[in-house]
Amino acid sequence: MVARLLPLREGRFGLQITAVVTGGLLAGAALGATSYTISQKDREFRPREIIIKRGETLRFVNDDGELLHHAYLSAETFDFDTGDQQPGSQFDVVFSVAGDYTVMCGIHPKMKLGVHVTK
Ligand SMILES: [Cu+2]
Repeated sequence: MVARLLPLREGRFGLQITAVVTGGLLAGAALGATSYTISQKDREFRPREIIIKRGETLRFVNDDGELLHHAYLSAETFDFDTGDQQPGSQFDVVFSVAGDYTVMCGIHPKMKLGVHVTK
């Protein structure tokens, strides 16, 4: 299954209330479900590990002043790719499939984020 997601182009201090863009494919996932922020700063994901429920959202924020980041996940059951993220930008991902995943950064190979999605 491929999550169809669009990047949200907002400033770092953009509106707190932001709709999750799902393109309609993820109708089974409740809109407005809990969202957690993953900061990308100093070549690290913060936190480095997170447990969420299926249907919840991770918001990947580039909190670095100059560095690009590029979070992605390529697993059999679930994948996403934020593309290159400019400093200050954010990208929401709805984790619609339960499982244990490792999110990587395409630019900084040492950056790893463990995501455990429960049912
Ligand atoms: Cu990075």
